[in-house]
Amino acid sequence: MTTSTQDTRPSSAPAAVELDAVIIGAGFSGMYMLKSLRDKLGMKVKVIEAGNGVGGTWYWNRYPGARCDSDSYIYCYTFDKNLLQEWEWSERYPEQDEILRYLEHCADRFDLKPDILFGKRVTETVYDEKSHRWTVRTDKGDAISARYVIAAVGSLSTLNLPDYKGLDSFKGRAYHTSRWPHDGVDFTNKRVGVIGTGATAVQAIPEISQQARHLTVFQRTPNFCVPARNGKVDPEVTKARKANYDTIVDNIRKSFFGFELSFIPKSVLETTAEEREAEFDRMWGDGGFAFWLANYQDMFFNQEANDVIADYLKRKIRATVKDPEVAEKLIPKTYAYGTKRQPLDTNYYETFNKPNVVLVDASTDGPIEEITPTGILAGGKEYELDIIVLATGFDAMTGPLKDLGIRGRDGRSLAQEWEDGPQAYLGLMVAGFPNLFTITGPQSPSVLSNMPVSIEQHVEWVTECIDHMRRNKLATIEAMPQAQAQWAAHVAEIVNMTLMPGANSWYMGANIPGKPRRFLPYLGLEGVGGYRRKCEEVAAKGYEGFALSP
Ligand code: N01
Repeated sequence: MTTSTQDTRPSSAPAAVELDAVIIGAGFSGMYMLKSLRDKLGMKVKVIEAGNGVGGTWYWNRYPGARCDSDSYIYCYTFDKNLLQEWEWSERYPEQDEILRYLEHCADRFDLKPDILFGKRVTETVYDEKSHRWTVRTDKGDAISARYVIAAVGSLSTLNLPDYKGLDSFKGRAYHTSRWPHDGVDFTNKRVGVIGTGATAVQAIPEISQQARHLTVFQRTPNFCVPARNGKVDPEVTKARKANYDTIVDNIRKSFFGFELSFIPKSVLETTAEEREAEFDRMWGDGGFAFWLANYQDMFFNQEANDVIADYLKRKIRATVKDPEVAEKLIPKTYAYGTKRQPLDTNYYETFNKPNVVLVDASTDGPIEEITPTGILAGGKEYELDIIVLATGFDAMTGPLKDLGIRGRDGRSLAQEWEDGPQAYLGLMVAGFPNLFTITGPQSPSVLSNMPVSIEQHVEWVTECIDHMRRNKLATIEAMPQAQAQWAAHVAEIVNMTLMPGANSWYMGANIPGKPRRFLPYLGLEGVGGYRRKCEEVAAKGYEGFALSP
């Protein structure tokens, strides 16, 4: 089983001992956080990064077909206008290596690497009440003391590796998609099994099927997929966007999900069949997230409305997949459309028409029972395999934070505090853990938005907050328990108005055995725009809901 990458680059900088701030993670968020604290506030800061390069999610997820699902012109930093003008994306949805090249370029452009400690994993993050400082320790023996810790660890970085009986006995090769070997995997002439049919698998399966001799897909829950419609962007469109970036950036910051998309302000139930079919065809033709995030406004709230919209997608699956039995297996039946993350596909359903591809569905063919030395046993039948690809996802949002060994006041462990589910005021700070910020943490919009938009908003809010602390000679800022509880109640109240809690999604923590069933991100009624305004208001009122001490 291969779950670690083959890194060759050496760690680049020695550990500092006394710092102003430690940032954990050098992805989109950690890199911008470093730039902000170091260059805007002049602080002494280091980033600790487990990988041997920058990029976070784009460093680790190198599986075939990996590319972003947000349009590239807005899946990037917007804080630097020159960068926005100068960088040229090759496609609507660039591949992983291009996004990584972009982040490498940003790291060099802003001279970030000298302040990043690569190849070190944080094992302990402990608060000392007397000095009001945190000590962060790594698996390489570093001990760094700092007043502020900013966890920029990403929402989807702790992998979910199912505890299959016999996994260690498998004689072939097994890979988790988010720990993919840097020199790739050769599927030529191989019998491959892919476990999982989430957004990752939907990208990987068509690619793997082109190389493998035979591909078996093990599906536990089918997904509703919508075409990505990737391709080159018309240079005239790119030119117009570049000329209009100020407006675009303003739009996405004020939008619901961080995209230039808004719901159709009407109930689908008030439309004629012809009218809605034309809208569905338009969104289907546009590709991308429009079908999910710019559909009729009652889609997420009303089961009947949702059924009308889902019916269109079911018809598309039946029209594409030639074998009606396979088509039925690929059609979701147990949850409302849109309540699990929308995968974008390129030839996903078409792949099941290929003679070398077989679908094994847990509910009709039987679930995976164990891994044998020669394959996978499911529903009493053994499927012989040379390579197993685990596209089984992540312990989302709370997993990466729990992994940091965080102990706050009175030695309280964050992992224990969150045993019944996370609570975090605005998704930014946790009561009992002073001066510890979580970028795109649980109970913030994070994964329900175009991530760079939410990342920039959090980084800028945290920078202003720390600036305020320093200018006013304040020692600590900490979420107040009551404000935190009210925020958690608000997060729950809003999501309970929607169909989202009905799905066994990773948004609900339902993919991890034993994880409490709680909605992890924040689905604000006014989206990321409304959430941004709320955070600004809190700051303007002297950090309402936070305790600040001298
Ligand atoms: O993970 P997933 P993912 N036995 O959890 C199945 C982002 N992303 O890596 O649905 C058998 O969605 C599981 O089944 P079920 C995006 O936000 C972004 O695909 O839980 N099967 C499911 O089919 C996305 O949502 C991009 O019943 C098991 C699959 O494995 C998030 O990452 C691209 C199992 C896991 O699907 C996670 O996506 C790709 C078990 N024990 C991903 N455990 C971009 O474009 C799990 N499964 C930026």
